[in-house]
Amino acid sequence: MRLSLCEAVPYNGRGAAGNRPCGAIDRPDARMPNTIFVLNGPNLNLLGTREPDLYGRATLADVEKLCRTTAQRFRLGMEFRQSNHEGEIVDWIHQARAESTAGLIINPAGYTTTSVAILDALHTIAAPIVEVHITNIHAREPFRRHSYVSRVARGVICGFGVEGYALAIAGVAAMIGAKE
Ligand code: CA2
Repeated sequence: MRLSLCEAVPYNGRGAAGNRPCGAIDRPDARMPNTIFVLNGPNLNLLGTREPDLYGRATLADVEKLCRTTAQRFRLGMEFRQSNHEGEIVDWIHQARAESTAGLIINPAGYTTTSVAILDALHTIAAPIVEVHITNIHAREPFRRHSYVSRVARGVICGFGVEGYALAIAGVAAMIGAKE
């Protein structure tokens, strides 16, 4: 059986110009990556319940809704998760190695500055990675400025409050050529 380019070359989600099989932008296709992972690190389950001056009043459930609505605008599905355990986040990153993954958005929270394990796992992801922080980590204590995750992130968004998650999804959509 003869394979056309679009059958032989799975879309890699990076949206490289001139290397996009099948006119993926114009014709949504079941074979296109269509799922965005949004991963949240430790203590973000407390969002909206403490320190509202710093992190705002939106709860993590509100953030999930915002992400879901935003992903739907681009006809993308979403896996939204939070964990207080480093190994669980590493396992989820491994799940995101699936060909169906269009992008991975991560707020590593306290693991931002410490986790080589999360960095190593992210290194195995082909889809674009965007790092999100609710606060402007550069305007806070100096120890918050160093991020292991930034080494593999295609983009970093910080200081826009929870709206940063929606910006990150729109950013991933632009990177992979998904249109509203
Ligand atoms: O600004 C961000 O999104 C952070 O990733 C949040 C982390 C912090 O360690 C990073 O430096 C910046 C802290 C997440 C803790 O979340 C809470 C939310 C509400 C109440 C208490 C903690």
